[in-house]
Amino acid sequence: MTAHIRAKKDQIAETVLMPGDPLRAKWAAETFLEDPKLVNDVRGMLGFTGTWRGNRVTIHGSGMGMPSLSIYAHELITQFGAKTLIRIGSTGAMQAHVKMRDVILAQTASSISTPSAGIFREVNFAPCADFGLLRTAYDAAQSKGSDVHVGGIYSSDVFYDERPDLTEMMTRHGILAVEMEAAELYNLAARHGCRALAVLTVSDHLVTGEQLPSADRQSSFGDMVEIALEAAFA
Ligand code: GMP
Repeated sequence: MTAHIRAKKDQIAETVLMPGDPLRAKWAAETFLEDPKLVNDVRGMLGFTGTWRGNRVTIHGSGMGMPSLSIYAHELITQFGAKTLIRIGSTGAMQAHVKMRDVILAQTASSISTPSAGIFREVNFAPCADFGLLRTAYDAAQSKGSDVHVGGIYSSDVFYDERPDLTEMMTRHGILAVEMEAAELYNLAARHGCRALAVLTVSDHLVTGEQLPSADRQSSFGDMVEIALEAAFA
């Protein structure tokens, strides 16, 4: 039990999937896990533990933004022994060749700052995905027939961004998409010797202005859960 997770130590699995939205955690646990049990509901941040093909898995919300994710990921790793953490979430595409609903595997995550930035002081630490997870997720996405891209993403601190020049510069440097959590997840995983990956689907497009209808979001989300589970237990 920690300040933000009211579970007993053995109620959290070593493998944790982290969607931003707690209700997506509930939906994913009820849809994909056998015998899912609610293990946290502090502040409405839901976490469930069950099994998938005989493997224990926890699906726990992260909330939106790096400060929120950082609290949950830190406690899951340091207090509950999580070893593999996979963010599953939505993202805004920043390249014309990336289409709505495409899957993006974040090889690296750039940011202006992260909750961890202070400890690196003068160093620009490069947060990157675990290669083993990245490879197995890529194989899983391909075998599902998903259009999958691997590359750098941008973990932003703002959703309503007043800096179009930054977006333009990121796009010019080949950044595939923007979201708000992955860089800090990668920092924490690096610090604690864990494996981490962000599996994202394109829910909106910064170049074309498209937005995914909510019915489509559910099915894209389901694909990500399967890719993440297959990657974790490959
Ligand atoms: O709606 C915001 C949430 O969805 C955050 O948790 C982000 O990770 C993610 N997200 C999806 N699309 C976008 C986007 O276009 N911009 C930003 N900043 N976050 C996005």
